[in-house]
Amino acid sequence: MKVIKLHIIILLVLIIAGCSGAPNSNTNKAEDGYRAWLRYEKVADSELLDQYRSKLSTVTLSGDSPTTEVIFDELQEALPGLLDAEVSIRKQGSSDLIIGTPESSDYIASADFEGSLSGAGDEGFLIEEIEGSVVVAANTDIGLLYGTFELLRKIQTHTDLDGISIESTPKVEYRMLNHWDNLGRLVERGYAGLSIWNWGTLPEYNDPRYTDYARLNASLGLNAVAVNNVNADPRMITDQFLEKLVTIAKALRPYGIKVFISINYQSPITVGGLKTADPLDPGVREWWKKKADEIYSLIPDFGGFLVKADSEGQPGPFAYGRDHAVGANVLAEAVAPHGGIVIWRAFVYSPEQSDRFREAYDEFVPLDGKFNENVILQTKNGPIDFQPREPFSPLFGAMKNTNTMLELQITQEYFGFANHLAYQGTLFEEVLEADTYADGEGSSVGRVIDGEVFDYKHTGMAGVINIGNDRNWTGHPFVQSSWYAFGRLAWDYTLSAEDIADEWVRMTFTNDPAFVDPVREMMMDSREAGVNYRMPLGLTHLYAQGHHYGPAPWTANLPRPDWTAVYYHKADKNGIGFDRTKTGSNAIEQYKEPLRTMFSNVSTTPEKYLLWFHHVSWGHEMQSGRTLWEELVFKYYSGVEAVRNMQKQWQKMEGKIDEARFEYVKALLEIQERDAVRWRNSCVLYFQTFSEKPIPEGYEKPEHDLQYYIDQEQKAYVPDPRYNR
Ligand code: GCW
Repeated sequence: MKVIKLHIIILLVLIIAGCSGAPNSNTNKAEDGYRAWLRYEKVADSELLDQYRSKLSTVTLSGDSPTTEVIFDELQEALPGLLDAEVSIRKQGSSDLIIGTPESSDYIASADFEGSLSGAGDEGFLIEEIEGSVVVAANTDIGLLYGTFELLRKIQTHTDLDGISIESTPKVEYRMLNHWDNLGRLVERGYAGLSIWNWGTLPEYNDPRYTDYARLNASLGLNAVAVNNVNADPRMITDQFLEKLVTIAKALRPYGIKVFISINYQSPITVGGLKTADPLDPGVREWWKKKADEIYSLIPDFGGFLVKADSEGQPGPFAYGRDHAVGANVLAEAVAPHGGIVIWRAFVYSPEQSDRFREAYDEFVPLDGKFNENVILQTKNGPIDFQPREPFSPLFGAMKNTNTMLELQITQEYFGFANHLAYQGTLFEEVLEADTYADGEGSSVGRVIDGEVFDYKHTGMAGVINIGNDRNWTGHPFVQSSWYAFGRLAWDYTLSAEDIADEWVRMTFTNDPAFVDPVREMMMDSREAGVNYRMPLGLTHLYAQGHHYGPAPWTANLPRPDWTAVYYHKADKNGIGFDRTKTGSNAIEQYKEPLRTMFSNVSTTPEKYLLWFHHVSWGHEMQSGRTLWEELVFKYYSGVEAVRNMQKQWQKMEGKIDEARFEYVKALLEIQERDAVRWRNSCVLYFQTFSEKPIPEGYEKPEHDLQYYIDQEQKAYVPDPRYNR
């Protein structure tokens, strides 16, 4: 009896020891996607594991700030899991891994680096192996945080650390997420639950989710967040909400993240009780100044204001006969004494114009040089609106004297919400690489927005983020990859979308090449698939009005023509496409040479942009030798085929990762296939009414007639009603 009892006690002690923060505790956590790419599972490669254990088991982390505290927490969370070993972290002495600034560590101050800290600025870092120690060095603790995350990424992606030597600095100043979160917690175009910001329990409750959100962002180098929708609720700048914002700012601060708010231009009236919001009215100017002072007294490192003005019904300076520059500058003056900035959106279009493509350029180029130097013009990647493919907005390269930043959309408003797999790293890369020719060849959008081409005072990149309170943050597990890619490219736009996808798969799932290679390939093909089954060859905006989920190329009669699909595709008996050459809206004149000449000619326009710029006859011969009609059909069908291939590939991944995520993605791919077929059939049958040509032999015939698909617009279930404003 006694012997048995003793055994039980020993067993219990072992079990308790095994659970209490012992090295491998991570493996017990459910794979629900919450940890995203910061999973810190044990390194599976035994040789590398030995190397990591020998190089990283003791850590010296110098410094004493809230940021070094969070570095400590991260290492404590990460290394025992990755190494499956005890790791000791201390403040002084020599170790395998040394982390510090010249100020906090004598060792760093006198170390003999290959690279140099002088170019690292406030956020950059060095990682080097010096005399057998891995060293992470930076000028600031935030730089150390970024360096630490980079080192962890190297371990997570199984990189050999022998002789490691990395020197890294961010290419743009503001690396920012824009939340389109309403104060009632619905998220405009958000498909992953309610807003992360629980205004009801703020300011008292600092939800640990805010910290995990900050960790994920900081791991990518993101450093700014606009917390609320650009269709802004004026209450955001009332005392009540500012007080709540203080808690959020406090949670994000150690991670180097500044908060911004979107403001409503009428606030001086709605919140301030003034009679006008005219930016030239002295009372209004005074009001904004006082408001800015108040915000900075609560949040000294507040980033500034993000503004959507005179666009889609949002108020702005036009009501007072003032232009965008005058409108922006009054806000800029108010935040300038505090080092704040104003991000003014270039997303404007009015129903009167004959071509929405032209509008932002026509509106803003005449104002170049009139904005204060702490204003940044935030421009969407394309001239219309985050479509599956757009040529780059000609505003990039046209604003020599106005800081201009790039706005991308991570949330999949036009890519099947959180139901479809559409890795957008490739889309982001496409625009960043596009050559504007603003200062001769090689003036890529990336080089424009990082201030190399025109020497901007402030630079940045913003991503409209999808996250919500869904356990896995983004709904579809693969939307995380676009968040990840956005962050990585915001840090360094020269990284490749493919390398980024590779990293993400390794960190999020496994380093097993039998999984990594095919899944990375699926991701790389996924955006093109989404273009092809929706709107190939330069078609655009064929969506059902409002929700933007399903197809409705037939949409014709709406109060605003530029919200209909026929406005964009202009299909008729002769052909299809929007003539933006001299015979049409001449929007191509907004591009620099040689692009203008290239886009003005059907034969030199890249086919992926063809119908963006030309109305082309159905019989036009394409590069493939097919007619335009046949090519269009071919593209629609290949889009569906690509989704079916993704399904086949994914099926082969069974057993290589956890069942929960495998099954979820599998089901989502089934939905995507169903939707892709509906898109294809709707568009092919509809355009056939103009081309009057048959679907060529060899393709599966649409299951139903066109009317059936038109009826689907009303009947088909739209996945999430929260697209609503
Ligand atoms: O794409 C459109 C969206 C709107 C959005 C707008 C914008 C925030 O459909 O929901 O409003 O763009 O970018 O302002």
